Amino acid sequence: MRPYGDTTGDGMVQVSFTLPVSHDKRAEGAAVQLANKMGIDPAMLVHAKPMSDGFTFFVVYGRVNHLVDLAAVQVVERDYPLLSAKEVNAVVKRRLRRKLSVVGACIGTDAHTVGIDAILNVKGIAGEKGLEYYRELKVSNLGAQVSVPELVEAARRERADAVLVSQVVTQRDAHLHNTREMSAAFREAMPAGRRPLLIVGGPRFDETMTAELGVDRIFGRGTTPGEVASYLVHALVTSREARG
Ligand code: B12
Repeated sequence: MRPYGDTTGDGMVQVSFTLPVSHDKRAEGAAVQLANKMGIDPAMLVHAKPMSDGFTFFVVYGRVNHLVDLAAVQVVERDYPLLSAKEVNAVVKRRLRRKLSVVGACIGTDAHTVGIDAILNVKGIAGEKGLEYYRELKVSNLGAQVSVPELVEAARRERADAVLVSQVVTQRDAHLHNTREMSAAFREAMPAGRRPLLIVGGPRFDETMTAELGVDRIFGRGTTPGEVASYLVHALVTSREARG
């Protein structure tokens, strides 16, 4: 298939970007040239605005000839049942017979706590309550800018079944470096069978990168607390039982 702009299959897309150049006719020409090199042809400059000294923001609209093959798209689909809070509590109580301990944090210099709070805090997100609301889950939310050693220590202290880390800032791939550092530290500090489940989340992660980052699961944009709670039950209780 092709992108849709004005008519089916016309291949029209819109992109925006900033160039490190002051706004003038030449800058606008540079934006069109970049769009052409990106495969947008013809490219129409629809917006150009000076951002600050020596920077201009552009919006370009135009046609691409590339086709998307839906059959070749690879994504991580939810491979566990979505449970209600009541069902999660019942499975944990009946089968684990103790509270399931969760430790969460934003690590490194990242101070974007809204995402992890949406998953963990009672107030949750979009009318859905967070994991603190679940009676059989014990949640310890360490907040922002937690160092990896502090996180490992807290996981030990809380006997964490799962560690939930949020990374929102992606400048210089900080989210990838921090996640690798975190998973390596847990592997070093704890033997395989004792290591908590390692989960990272944030809007710009590629959910297929679990093996590369050394984590058990990655959650992206729009994650709901219910999805995370259901995954915890699946990974820590039901699938472990099934394996014996
Ligand atoms: C609010 C905000 C702030 C607030 C944060 C307040 C707080 N307590 O969190 C403040 C003002 C402090 C801030 C500061 C900065 N910010 Co800011 N911020 C934002 C903003 C506007 C919204 C982020 C947000 O709250 N989203 C809502 C939540 C609910 O969504 P979410 O994080 O994606 O979370 C969901 C999922 O991703 C997932 N999820 C997230 N984490 C986890 C974890 C787990 C375990 C799981 C399961 C799921 C999960 O579930 C959540 C619910 O669905 C974004 C832009 C945007 N519109 O996204 C910029 C943005 C993230 N910030 C940005 C930047 C650059 C900064 C600063 C560096 C700015 C500066 N120069 O000082 C500083 C950095 C501070 C720091 N040390 O981290 C950039 C990041 C760019 C990049 N490439 O990384 C963004 C994208 C803005 C931009 N376009 O430039 N910011």
